Order: sequence, then structure tokens, then C-alpha cells
Amino acid sequence: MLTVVAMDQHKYHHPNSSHHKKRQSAYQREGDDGERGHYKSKHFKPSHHQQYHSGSNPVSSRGLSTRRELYERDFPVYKQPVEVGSFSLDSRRRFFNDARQLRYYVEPDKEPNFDLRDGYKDRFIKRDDSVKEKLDHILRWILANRSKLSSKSAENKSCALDVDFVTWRGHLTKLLTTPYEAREGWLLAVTRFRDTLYISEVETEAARRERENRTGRHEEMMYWGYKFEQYTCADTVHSSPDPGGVVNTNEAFCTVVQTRLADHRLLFSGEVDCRDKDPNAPGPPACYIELKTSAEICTPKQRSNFHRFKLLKWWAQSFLPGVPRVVAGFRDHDGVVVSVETFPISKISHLIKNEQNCWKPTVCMNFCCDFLSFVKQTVTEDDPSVVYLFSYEPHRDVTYSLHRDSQYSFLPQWYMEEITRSQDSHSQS
Ligand code: 0WD
Ligand code: CA
Repeated sequence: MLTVVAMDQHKYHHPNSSHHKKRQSAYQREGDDGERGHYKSKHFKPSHHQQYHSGSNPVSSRGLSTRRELYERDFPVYKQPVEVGSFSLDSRRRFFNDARQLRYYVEPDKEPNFDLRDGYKDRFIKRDDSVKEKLDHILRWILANRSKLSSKSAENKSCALDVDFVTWRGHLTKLLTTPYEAREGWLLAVTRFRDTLYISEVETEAARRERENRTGRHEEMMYWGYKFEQYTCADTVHSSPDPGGVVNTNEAFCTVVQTRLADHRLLFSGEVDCRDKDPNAPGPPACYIELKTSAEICTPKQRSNFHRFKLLKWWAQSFLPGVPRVVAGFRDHDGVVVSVETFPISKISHLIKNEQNCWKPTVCMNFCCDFLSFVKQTVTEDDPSVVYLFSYEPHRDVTYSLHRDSQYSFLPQWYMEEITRSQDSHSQS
């Protein structure tokens, strides 16, 4: 039995409680006011069968507003996420349909003095991040676990999976934080295949330039987070962390969860750092722990920035899969962890209450929900060679473009063949 974790007023939804709320949508047509960023801010009323692209509005000129005010309504239904499986990626990035890479959290001293720079030069194997894996690992997991997902209802033959969306948790995190994101845009490729929508990120030009031009200092600081994991995680329940070992960022343990946001059935996977080693801890995902490092906070300005920017990202990332706590290592300028603090996800919205103009969980969730509705309505062609590319640039609407047989197509042949083969044999029986 899964217990429902209290998440402040942003609780996960109990399957049995009925929650009636007015539903609104922040779609708007870009052409309406003649220019971007200026809207009539009409909140469309609900009906999901409403056609937004009727009349003379060309499909290519429509967008989804990212203005925060449009999303300040009741918190949408978000079901308690359920782990339906997990997988591991080994030191060579090979896929395993099991939890072999799951590690166990070992609580450090409150002031541990971990040196995060140790091993950067000689005990670090870095994943090649120019290799784009797209959704491949999740798709492998799906093929290996079809029985847990296939549609049981006879009338639902065209939908191979019985979920509306398949994606990485990290892509959803980006959606949650979009109304507050003033620096980085994103590109999300979406394909409809057998009535499931697959969402896979495409690296923006700006992100590619940044990746290719990182300073030595930045490269080293990216290592610090992984080094902190090594100081606090053990490979087995009874062993201790091994700070003398090699840090290899190819290795990963990923949970696969199923949940629902309003009427969107979601299947996504996210990397999990470690779990509580207490055998009496609740089952996954409630036993999972997210590890973070952050610069130590010395001034009120730094505290405010931490609340406004860091806690938003931490909350969004862990709330999605139902990971209940973040353990943060605060480090100084030289990469020494000077203090460690636990942040329960359910308490984060209290912590930010006194911050002026701060982010709101409900805005994040409602924006994500409306984006997914926008995608459902837009991505109508059920064809793996067709990609709808959704684009966000800070302070702009989300817009999209359509691409046939392009560089953006991302569902691999092996996946489509297997889904088609098993589905056809299903419908014959
Ligand atoms: O190819 C890429 N650019 C991406 C690869 C983008 C996003 C994810 N990934 C891969 C990751 O390597 C990992 O196997 O997908 C898996 C994780 O997906 P996710 O959980 O949906 O991603 P996210 O929530 O953004 O990141 C979770 C963790 C990170 O932890 P922190 O505490 O830094 O948020 O996954 C790791 C990282 O530990 N991670 C990566 N590791 C290596 N290379 C990367 C990356 N590019 N991105 C995230
Ligand atoms: Ca982490």
C-alpha cells in the first residue's frame, strides 16, 4: 500500500476524493493582438473538445502564453506517483532492467568538510554529453515491461500503451519552471505514435554553445555534485561510501513512475541518487533521496536567491516523481562542504512564503497541465516520422513548427517495429 505523503497544501491527489474545480485554459492566439507578449488574457472556458484552430487563424501562428498570472488558479489534480519499475545504466552506459545501480544514503556529519575537488584530475570518468540518447533508455524499459502497461480495454486498441505522455522527468521539470525561467529557452520535440505522445528534448543552439565553451572552472564545478554523491552513498545496505573510488557519471539508477496530471496520464523516468537504507522505510518513491550541492549562504541576498531560484528547481524536480526529501551539501568557494541540511519537499513552500514575488507551485503545475493540453490538441498526426517542435524563448509564448522526415524524428526503428508487431498480434487474438 502506498501512503499518501502530505505535501503542504500541494498534496498528491487521493484517487477517491472528488475535487471539483473550475477549469480554465491559458491558450491564446498570437495573432489576436498583433504582437507577442500582449494579450487579451481571455481565459477560455474548459471544453476539451473545443477547437482552437477554427476560423481564419493559421495553425502556425498559435501559441501558449507563459505569463504567470494566467496560471494562478487552484492546484490541479496530481495523483500520487507510483513506481512501476526501474532500470540501471552501468559504467559503459549499458541498459539493465533492474536496480543494480541503486545506492544507499549514509548520513554524513552536519559539518563534514568533504573536499569536492578530490579526484577531479585522476579519478573521474565523464559521460560524453555530446551523445544524445533521447528517449532510448525509457523505450527499452517499456519494451521489457509491456505487460505492466498495455491497454486492457478492448475499445482502446489504437493506444498501445494506455498512457498519454512518455518523457523524462527532467523535461517535465523544465515545463514546471517555465513561467519563472528568464534565462534559458527550450526545444521539445513531440511525436504521436499509436495515440501516445512522446516528448524528447532537442538541445538549443545557445545550450550547445554553452556546452562547447565551458570554462575549466565550470567543468570542475559540475564534478562537485557527483563527488558529493560519492561521499554520501554506499553500494549496498551494509557498506560505507568509498571516497577513494572513481566517479563515473555514466552510471545511473532511474525510477519509472506513472501518475496523472488533471486528465493527462503520464509515464516518465527520472534519475534517483539514492534511497534510505532503513529496511523499514516506506516503499519507493517515498524512500528515495535527492542529493544536491549549493554555494553556502552568507548574506540575505544569497538567501533570497536560493529561495527564488534553487528551491524552485529542487521542488519541481522532486515533487514530480514523489521523492520526499533533498539533502543539500553547502560548499564554499574552494569546493569544501561546510554544512549539510535536509529539505523535506513538503516544507519548501513554507520556506519561501516570506519572499516577495516568489514562485508558486500552482503556477508551475497549471502551466505544465495547459502545455500538455496544448500538445494534445496540436499533435494530431499519428506518425513517427512527423515531429512537432515546441519552442520556448524567455518572455515569449510557446510556439511550434511541424517537421516531416527531418533530423528531429527520434523514435528508433527497433521500438516502432516491436510495438507494431506486438500490438498487431494482440488485436488478432
Ligand atoms: O542528454 C542529455 N542532455 C540529457 C540526459 C538531459 C537530461 C537527462 N539526461 C539523462 C541523464 O544522464 C540521466 O541518465 O537522463 C537521465 C536523467 O533524466 P532526468 O532525471 O529526467 O534528468 P534531470 O532531472 O534533469 O537530472 C537528474 C540527474 C542530475 O541530478 P542533478 O542533481 O544535477 O539535477 O541526472 C543527472 C544529474 O545527476 N544528469 C546528467 N548526468 C549526466 N549528463 C545529465 C547529463 N547531461 N543530465 C542530468
Ligand atoms: Ca542530484
